[in-house]
This record gives sequence, structure tokens and C-alpha cells, in this order.
Amino acid sequence: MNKHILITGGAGFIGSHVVRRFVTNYPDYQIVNFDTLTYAGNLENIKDIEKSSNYTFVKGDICDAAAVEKVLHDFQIDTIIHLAAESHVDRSITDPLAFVRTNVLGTATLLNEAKKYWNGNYDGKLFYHVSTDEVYGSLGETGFFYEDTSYDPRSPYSASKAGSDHLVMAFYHTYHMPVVISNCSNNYGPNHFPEKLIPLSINNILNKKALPIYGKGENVRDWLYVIDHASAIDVILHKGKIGDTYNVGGHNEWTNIDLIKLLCKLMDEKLGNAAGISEQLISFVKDRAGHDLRYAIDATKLKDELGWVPSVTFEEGLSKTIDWYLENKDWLEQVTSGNYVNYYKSLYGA
Ligand code: NAD
Ligand code: TDX
Repeated sequence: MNKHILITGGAGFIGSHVVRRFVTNYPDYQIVNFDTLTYAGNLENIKDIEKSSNYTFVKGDICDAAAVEKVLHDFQIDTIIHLAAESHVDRSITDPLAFVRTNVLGTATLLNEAKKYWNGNYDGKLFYHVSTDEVYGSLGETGFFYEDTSYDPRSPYSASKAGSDHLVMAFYHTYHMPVVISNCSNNYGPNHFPEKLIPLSINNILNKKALPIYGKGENVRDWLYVIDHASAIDVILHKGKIGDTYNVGGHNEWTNIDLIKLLCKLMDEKLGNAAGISEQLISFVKDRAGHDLRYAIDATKLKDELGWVPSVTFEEGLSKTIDWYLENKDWLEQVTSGNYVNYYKSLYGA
């Protein structure tokens, strides 16, 4: 069946890979990218597919009910993949209300307008909500997050994402809206905005600037290549069970310090530097407030029920990611000019 899919946040990091995958792999689907283009949204991310006949970009805010109503009607949307969000934990510590507005109010507005537009006719309809493993809180040294792990968010970002997940399930139970949710671990890959650990460190190595590691660098994250997240979203959209949630992750845990040391080694090799040069840039700085110790996803349900597994190892994915940044220095320069300079100074001082 042909689908008319609204992808929110399709100009951002993960959204751009999801848009590209659906536009390219499903020529019979109409893909509408609805994005308000915050600092994190960049149409350059999807320049290669912008002229495709099955693709349209609409600039709009998910908190603007009239704009959402219009795009749903104009394109007869039957499927929503909702990625638009404020996504950076450090920014949520500085400005929590921006996260409540976009992630909670924005998701509620999108759900409410979809409910009104679909008007109880849910045949062939789906609201797919893309969420994060951070809603589960922080793990100790052992254990994993499962789909039935209790929510225990600790940052304004994760609390706002938890709120959005709860709203999605409320629309499922109360109005029988067909929904599905996935909770994914940390993504990395091309087009990642350089406020996040990996692209920030790549950019700083290129500019021979300090690599800020919060606390002792002992916090653990579970990293997944963004293109594998896009493939998981594809599988869940087509085969996921209505009303279910799926954890997405690659069983790939790294302490921040070990990860940055590996990144330094790969960068030195690719740049032809003497071994160990980039590691000298590592600088331990004040810890993030409320810094979650460890995230680790158990993605067995997704593997066993829907047959999804990641396609690359971490070393392959990280190598491809570095290559992309080395080949796209213009993109990096474009996104680190302007407001980025002020953001960087306010968080890191120099
Ligand atoms: P991002 O910050 O790179 O992109 C967010 C996009 O949403 C941008 O294009 C931005 O312009 C758009 N946007 C923001 N507010 C909007 C609004 N009010 N209306 C319309 N568009 C708006 O984020 P990302 O890292 O690509 O994350 C995408 C989604 O995946 C988010 O929901 C995030 O919570 C989730 N997620 C991210 C990760 C990760 O590691 N980055 C992991 C798991 C889940
Ligand atoms: O300069 C830094 N130094 C540092 O030590 C930055 C930016 C981060 N860190 C640490 C904090 C984390 O332990 O590195 C780890 C990764 O940090 P981020 O890249 O900011 O990601 P994280 O906070 O783990 O959240 C990410 O994964 C889950 C995404 O930003 C979220 O959107 C997603 O939901």
C-alpha cells in the first residue's frame, strides 16, 4: 500500500537519515518533511534527495496546531514518524522550558491534530514516536534496559521525552490511536551536530582544541550507527506491533574516556599524525549536573520478533563517521559558525 508519511524533525541528525532511507527505498510513498529548522535543523543534510518527486519539505513548528492541521490535510497523511525534538541534555539543563515546550507540548499537539484529522478512522494509520533510552534513567555497573523497565528520567531532556512517551500511550489507550514507540541508545554518524560528544571531539581534534571530558570519563554509553537506527525504524514501522515499544541498541558499551582514546587513535592514523598526539588534547572538566552513569539497551525483542540487527561494528561505523567529517569540512564550518561560538563559550568557557 502507498503511504503518505509525515516525518517531523527530518532536517536534524537522525531525521535526515530516516528521510533519505524512505525517499530512496520507497518511491511509491510520499514523504513530507515537517521541520521548523532550529539551530539543529539543516536542509544541507538532505540536499541529495531534495529534488526527488516523492519528497516535499514544509517548514513548520509541531507546537503550532494550525500548521500541523494544514500539513496533515494538504498531504492526506496516514503515517507519522515523529522525531522533532530538542535533543541535547546540556541545553536542557540551561533551558528546561524549551524542552517541555517542544517535546511535551509539541508531541501533544501532533497527537491531538492527528486524532482530529483521522477522526476515528484508524485503518492504515500509524503514529510512530521515536524516543530514547534515557527515559529509563541510569544503570549501575551491571544490568540492561528492557521494554518493561520502569521510567526514571533524571534530566529535563529525558523527563520531557518520558512525558511525550506517556502522552503517546495515553492516546493509544484512551482513543485507540494506532501507535508504536522505539527507545534507542546513543546514535553517532554523519551529520551529527558538534555539540554532542563524538562530533564535538572530531571538530576539536581538527582544530587542535581541548577535548572536554566530563568528570572522570567513566560514564558509559551504548553507541549505535545512525544508519542502523534508520533501518530499525523502517522495520518497526512496517512490522512492529501496534501499542508496543521496541528498544533499539547495538550492545556496544564504551566509557567516554575509552571512546575518546579510540577516536584519537583513528584520527591520528587518518590525519597522518604521530601516534598519541590527539590524546594529549584530552582535558577533564567539571561534571555534567545529574550525569547518568550508564545506559545499556537490551534489543533482544527487536531481534527475535522483527529480525533487526545492526549492520556495522563500532570500529567500522566510527571510521566511516570520521571519513564523512573529513570529507565534509564545509558542513562542519557552516554549523560551527554564528551562534555555535556563543553556545560553546557559555558551556566550555573558551
Ligand atoms: P536533532 O536535535 O539533531 O534534530 C531535531 C530536529 O527537530 C531538528 O531538525 C529541528 O529543527 C527539529 N525541531 C526541533 N523543534 C521543532 C519543532 N518545534 N517543530 C518542528 N521541528 C522541530 O535531534 P536528533 O539527535 O536527530 O534526534 C531525533 C529524535 O531522536 C529526537 O526525538 C531524540 O529525542 C531521539 N533520539 C536521539 C538519539 C541521539 O543519540 N541523538 C538517541 C535516541 C533517540
Ligand atoms: O563535551 C562533552 N563531554 C563529555 O564528557 C559532551 C558533550 C558530553 N560528554 C559526555 C556526556 C555523556 O556521558 O559524553 C557522553 C555523551 O554525551 P552526549 O553526546 O551529550 O549524549 P547523551 O547525553 O548521552 O545523550 C544522547 O543520547 C541519547 C543524545 O544527545 C540524546 O538525544 C539521546 O536521547
